Amino acid sequence: MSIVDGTLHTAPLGGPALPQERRLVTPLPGPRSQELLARKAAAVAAGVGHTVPVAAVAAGGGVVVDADGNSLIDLGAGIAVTTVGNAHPRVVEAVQAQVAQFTHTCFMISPYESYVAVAEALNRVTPGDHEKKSALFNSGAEAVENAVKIARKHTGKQAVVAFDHGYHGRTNLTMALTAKSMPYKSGFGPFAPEIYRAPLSYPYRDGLSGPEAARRSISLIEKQIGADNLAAVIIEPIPGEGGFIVPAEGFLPAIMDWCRANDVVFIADEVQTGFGRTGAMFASEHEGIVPDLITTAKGIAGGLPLAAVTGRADIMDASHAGGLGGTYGGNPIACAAAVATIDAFENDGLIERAQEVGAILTERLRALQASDPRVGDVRGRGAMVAAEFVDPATGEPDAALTAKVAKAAIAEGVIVLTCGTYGNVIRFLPPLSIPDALLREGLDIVAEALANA
Ligand code: PLZ
Repeated sequence: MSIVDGTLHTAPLGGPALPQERRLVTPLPGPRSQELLARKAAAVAAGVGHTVPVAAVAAGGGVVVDADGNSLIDLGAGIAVTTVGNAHPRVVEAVQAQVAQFTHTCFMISPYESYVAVAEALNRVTPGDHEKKSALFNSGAEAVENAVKIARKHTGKQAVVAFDHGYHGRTNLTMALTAKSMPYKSGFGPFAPEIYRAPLSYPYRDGLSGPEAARRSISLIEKQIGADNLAAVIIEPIPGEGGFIVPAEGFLPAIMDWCRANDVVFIADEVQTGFGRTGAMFASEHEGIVPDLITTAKGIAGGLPLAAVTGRADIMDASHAGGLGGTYGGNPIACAAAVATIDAFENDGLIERAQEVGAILTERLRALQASDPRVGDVRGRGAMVAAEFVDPATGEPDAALTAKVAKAAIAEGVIVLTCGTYGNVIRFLPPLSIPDALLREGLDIVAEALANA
């Protein structure tokens, strides 16, 4: 059984397989979608935006189907969540069985097996063969919050360093850790104290080698904060919302080594990069780094809300009993989905599939870059690839062009997401269950949208 041979392209609740095609039967949004969007505008807070103006009714393989019968090519996977595919049969089966058994006891009240199984699996599949432990939460932001809590308790120190272009969530502490003001932080302060920001390695824009960029960051950390005050450094191995910036080789290992030498907890935020996305189980593996703590969410449970902190047992055990938790953290249905999802990663050849998808993405986008100087940079790893759009005359970010291309691609039935501090990046993170032909068609439409822009 393979996720791309058609056998796993099921609709939610085991319905008929969804035709793997782009199909527009109305302009977007069609009448039914318009109706839902009008209700949304009236009933849902304005702060909760949306990128694609359709009412989704089914998704699977490489498509999202809307209420009007349009079938859109999915190059976003719900922001890197449905990596195994939407409504993956293993996940559907596990969830259905669990929901009929029991929906909630609260793990802090009466523990259950699936939570422990997820922790065991995470301890096994995350980088490093040292003794590890895990704790489960509901969202990426909550995992990040808890990683910082744990690091502070372990070190007895308070300061935390995050990086330029970093994104870590929308809660108060994680807003403070996040770099970009608009739309994530603007007007929502005051922010949590003792958060500091260091420069990231951004090869396309700073031209520094990894070790040079690391020296710049470490010098700032030593001068402005001091290791004696620093509990943790948190970094995305490839910043997601920040623009899929792959740091120059050697940057991440140098930062990690400095943390090790200075009793600073090194936290890799792999919420977006984790679970096969980059063509390895975790992006840390590409540079052989072994984080002290690693935060995960998104791809962990095939679409169910779950997140985790995993790391060195001595650090993870720093908290007193009752210091970590939450009513829903490690909900049994989400845990059942995670067990099924991790099973799929380990047994369905998904890491190799991410590399294949990545090769198709990179080849097509590099060809586009060669023929169009507005594509300044193409970068990423595995099935996490982005194109940065610039004004060819000045090299300045071109956010207007980027928005225009994304909007035109979406109007033609291809779901693409933008990102980047300067809003000038289109990112591609398709579900790995997308058929090759559909992926190529989606990229052709993006190329066409660029040519017309
Ligand atoms: N850390 C690295 O990518 C979530 C959020 C998009 P939650 N990224 C997508 C948006 O506009 O809200 C993310 C991430 C990294 C943490 C998070 C936060 O994860 O599950 O959204 O809380």
